[in-house]
Parts: sequence; structure tokens; C-alpha cells
Amino acid sequence: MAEKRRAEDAEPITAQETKKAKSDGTKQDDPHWATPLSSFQDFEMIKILNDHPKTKSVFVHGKFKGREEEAVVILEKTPFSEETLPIALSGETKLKVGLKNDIYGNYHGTPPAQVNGIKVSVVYPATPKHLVKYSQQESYLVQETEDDYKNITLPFLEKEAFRIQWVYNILEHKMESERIVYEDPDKETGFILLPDMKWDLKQVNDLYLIAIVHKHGIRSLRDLTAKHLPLLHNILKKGQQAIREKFNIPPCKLRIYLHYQPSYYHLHVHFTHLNFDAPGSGVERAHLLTDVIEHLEMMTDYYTKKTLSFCLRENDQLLAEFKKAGRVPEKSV
Ligand code: M7G
Repeated sequence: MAEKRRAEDAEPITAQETKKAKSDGTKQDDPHWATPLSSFQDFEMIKILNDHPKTKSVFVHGKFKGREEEAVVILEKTPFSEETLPIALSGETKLKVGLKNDIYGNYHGTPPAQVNGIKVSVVYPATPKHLVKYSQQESYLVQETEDDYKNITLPFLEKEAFRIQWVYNILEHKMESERIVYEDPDKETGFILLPDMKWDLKQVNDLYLIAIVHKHGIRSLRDLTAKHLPLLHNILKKGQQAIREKFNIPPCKLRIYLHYQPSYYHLHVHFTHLNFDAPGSGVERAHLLTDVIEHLEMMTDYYTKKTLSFCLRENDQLLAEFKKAGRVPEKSV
């Protein structure tokens, strides 16, 4: 079963299904999971994978009644916005007193539904790799040399990477085309800029967009050389411009970076609001695009040669490969 799932991950299966669904427009050609959900009526929780009180989010593993495939559901409370505050601070919000002492009071508030929404992300069908990705696990810092990349990481990625059909769907305008903020269609230096799945667009405080390059075959930071500089400059300049025009956020309020390791090995750049502590924006994973550009300007094979550090988690198969090669100390306490 595990083998079968892995093969499905590597082999994009949804392209034909999406095309089929488009060609005659009939619902029955869609896989059942292609239809958006309207509630969690048939959802059965199996397990809480992870829970973050600080970000007020929870990751849940579950199933839909009568369906074989499993799902990961992510629930997250959203930040307040200036526009909705007047509703939250109106007579429509009911208050129940918890404590009242002199000038101090604590209440449990129940605001009206329109300001009480939560952000919901669903991965369905979720593969075993998604369950690992979203589970709480111990992390270990790994230092990947040029040789480690060639001998451990690259062979692993070639057979095990997450499938990136969702990326091709965006690039081919099959999915999310109405969400595109900016597109440069050039095959070499072009990209699509659109809201990241993690952003609900309700407020700009947690703005999160991604730029996905049109060019295929650039897996990650490791593949970048000076020949990609026009592409990177283009993403930086036009991405900043588009965000200023559309969301009125100046470049000095944006954190623009690449992940290493990414989850999806088709080059993309993250644009987040500087005030937003986005997951994955720490020094062990985020590489500022401006730094990347400067390093490549100084040395074309900088990212081929550089030892790169990143965290791997306990159940991550890549960690097992590093351990097998004797490149991570066994449980260092
Ligand atoms: P990453 O660095 O490869 O991995 O970033 P991460 O998910 O571990 O950060 C990929 C980015 O693409 C993430 O920020 C995801 O939230 C985002 N993303 C993933 N999917 C499957 C989608 C999608 O279907 N649509 C959009 N718009 N964004 C996605």
C-alpha cells in the first residue's frame, strides 16, 4: 500500500482527470474529491497530528464517512482586521462575565458569525507523506554538503518528492486562475504571482503570496546559477511592483525568500508581510531572495558548492537517508 501511494505521488495522476473534466464539463468525470466541500458533516476525526496554541491552529487527521481516502484538515483562527472590528465591538457580540473585580473584567465573547470565521485548509486525499509533514515531531539540524546533495538528497528527491500537479494546474491556468495577482508569461524569466494557500486574503497583516516560475526543471535553490539571475531579478522587481499596486504594501514591508528544503521541487518564491511571523521564515529554512541574487552575482556555483543547513523531522525519510549515510548523529541528547 505504502509503495502504491509513493508511486502515485511521483506520477502526477490528476492532469488527465482535470483535462477530462474540462473537456465535456460533466461532473461524473471528476474524481469525487475534486468537488469543494460545503461542511464537515461526514468528517470523522482519527487523530490530532499537531496543535499550536501560539498560532491558534490545529492539524487533524481524519476521514469522510464512506470514503477510503484519508484527509488532513488544518484549522486556524484568523487575525482581527480593522474593517471587521466595529462589528466585533458592537451590540451583536454577546458577553458572558468570567471575572469582575473593581476596574478589571474578563468575559467570554461570542461575536456574530461574519467576524468569527476560521481559516480551513484541507488536503484530500492525503498521502502518508502529508501525514508526516503535518505531524508533531522532533527536529534535527542537518548540514548538507555538495556531496551530500549529490549522493543523498538528489537521488532521494528523484524518487520521493511530493507531487507537484497543483503547480502545473496553476501554470496552465487550470486552477486558481481567478486568483492570479500578476503573470509574466515569458518561458525563461516569467512567473505567476498568486495568494498562497495559507492566506485567506481577509487582511494584509498576514499577506502571503507565492511566485511560481514558468520554467520547468529548476528544483530548488541548489539548481540556481548565475544564468538564472534574469529570472530572479524579474521575480523580485515585478513581484514587488504588483504587490504595491494591488495591496498597497511597499517593498520594505515584504519578506521575500526561498525555502531550502522546500516541500515542492518546482522553483517558487515566498512573499510575506514583514510583520507576519510566517511558518518557515526562520534562519534554518528561509533564504532571502536579495541574498540569493547577490551570492549568485559573486559566484555562479555558490549554491552548488555551499553547505546548506536545514531541519529534518524525526519521521522524515530524508533524515533516515542522512542517518544511513552516517551524516546525522544518532539521537544526540
Ligand atoms: P514550500 O517551500 O515548497 O513548502 O512552499 P511548505 O509548504 O512546506 O512551505 C510551497 C508553498 O505553496 C507553501 O507556502 C504552501 O502553502 C503553498 N501551496 C501549497 N499548495 C498545495 C498550494 C496550492 O494548491 N495553491 C496555492 N495557492 N498555494 C499552495
